[in-house]
Amino acid sequence: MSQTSTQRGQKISGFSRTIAGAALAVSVAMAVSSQMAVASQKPETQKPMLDITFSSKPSPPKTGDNTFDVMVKDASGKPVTDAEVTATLVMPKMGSMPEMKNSVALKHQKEGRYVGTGQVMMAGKWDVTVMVKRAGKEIGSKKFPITAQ
Ligand SMILES: [Cu+2]
Repeated sequence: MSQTSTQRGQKISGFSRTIAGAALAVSVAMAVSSQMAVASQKPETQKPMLDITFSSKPSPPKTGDNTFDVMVKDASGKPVTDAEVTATLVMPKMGSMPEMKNSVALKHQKEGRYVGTGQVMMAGKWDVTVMVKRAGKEIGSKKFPITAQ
């Protein structure tokens, strides 16, 4: 009898500890999300979220000239039509071969689609960084790893 009540007492205290832990986790999460909400109200410190996609023609790209195709949309899915978009291809230094870099300006076609032709200097792995600017100021960027043939 006394043992049973002790066990129950332990169970209850264990349970309430779990509740306390959960309550703490919730309050921490709320504190974090309220900080994020405050941050997102300050556009000068927060970059707007852009949806950037990248593709090439041919795909995968080949050594030589390729067409790069980028779509830029804002957080609500609306095409961004007034941006300056560049695709910068970087291949890191390989042994004695220095880093290779080539930046291609893409022209707006329509409905948030930016296209341009640029050289891939050699086969292998490159990082393509798509940079989106408006009035010279970065509003978003995204890195796309590619393997050229
Ligand atoms: Cu290389």
